[in-house]
Amino acid sequence: MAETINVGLVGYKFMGKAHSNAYRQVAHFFPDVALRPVLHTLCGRDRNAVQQAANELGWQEVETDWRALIARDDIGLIDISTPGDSHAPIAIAAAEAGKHVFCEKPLANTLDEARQMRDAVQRAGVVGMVNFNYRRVPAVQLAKRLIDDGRIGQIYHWRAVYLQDWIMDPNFPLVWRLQKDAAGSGTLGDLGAHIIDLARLLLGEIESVTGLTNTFIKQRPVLAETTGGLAAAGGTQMGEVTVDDAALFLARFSNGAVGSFEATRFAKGRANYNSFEINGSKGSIVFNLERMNELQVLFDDDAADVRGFRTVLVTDASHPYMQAWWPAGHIIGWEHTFTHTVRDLLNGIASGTTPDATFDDGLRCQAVLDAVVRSDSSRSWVAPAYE
Ligand code: SOE
Repeated sequence: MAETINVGLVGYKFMGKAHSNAYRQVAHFFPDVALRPVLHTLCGRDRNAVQQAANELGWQEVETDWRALIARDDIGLIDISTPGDSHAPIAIAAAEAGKHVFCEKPLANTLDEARQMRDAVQRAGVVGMVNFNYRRVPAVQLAKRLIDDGRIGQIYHWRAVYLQDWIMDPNFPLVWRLQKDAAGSGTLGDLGAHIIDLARLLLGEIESVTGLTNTFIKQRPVLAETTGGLAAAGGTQMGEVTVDDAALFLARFSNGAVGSFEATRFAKGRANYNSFEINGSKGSIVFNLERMNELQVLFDDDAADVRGFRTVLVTDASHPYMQAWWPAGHIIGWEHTFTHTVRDLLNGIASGTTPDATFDDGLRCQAVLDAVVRSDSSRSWVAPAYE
């Protein structure tokens, strides 16, 4: 039986729920995982709400102050599933306390914070991993293998969109994701970060960008903080939206490819449409998260009479992670990408190696986000400040 590691999770809403599920599932489906996670302590500011979440999600204890959580010597891994403004203080304190750190994306709200976080985990010699979970979709892993094996030749184009539509109602309230102080940015950092990370995974570094951001709805109803959540403030008090609703940018890659990126929460009818297309000299690849078990491929060396896009169902046991689940064709879902990520995190901690996406990956993604914002204001091409 593998050794265990006690996890302290800060945040218990959407991402906290997805992370809790991954910790619960990982050792059942990957029995060879080198460390078995114990859902030890769940941390949140509101004691009643976090206790209820702990009961529902299977956590043993609760804390209401992340500093107290980090001070405990019975916690080995700190998982940060909070809004972006708390990523840096929690991660830096955790690393300095010798805890491994698993942080939701994007790594930080600013490039400077991301650099401090990366330096902190490197100084402490602890594992620091960012939850860019789409790296561990088997179909994305197949895309990477096809590219790395040269199956589509020289890469010319990267074309990616990440489209949602959950805030198009003007009455949707001013939640934290719509406030720059809390979230750092809007769709750019929330959704754009994912397609930037996938671009870096599949094509390599981005040399320069030129972009724009836009906020379609500039004022929204303010919510009053209530115990355990938010409720509409009395009357129609309105507040300023201080982040982007949409972000579009072009990129030049170091490998000579060119790229287009679009992230928005105003694509009516698109629920979670994260899709990329890669065109090479010998073929093309298309991925769509809403059909995440499939990869569309086209190879020049197919016989002419059958040459065209074909759909590969990426569920055979030969594909990464798939041997843990079900027989071919019994498809997996969004939540499985978190279990894959946690499995590699735990194996990394056990072996003393940091799996990708490392905090340096997170920093490089943040540098691209920062460059898009600077490009938007300067209306010029900008090189990410990686150093
Ligand atoms: C909301 O936009 C969100 O939950 C993102 O924050 C996640 O990173 C993405 O995977 C799904 O959509």
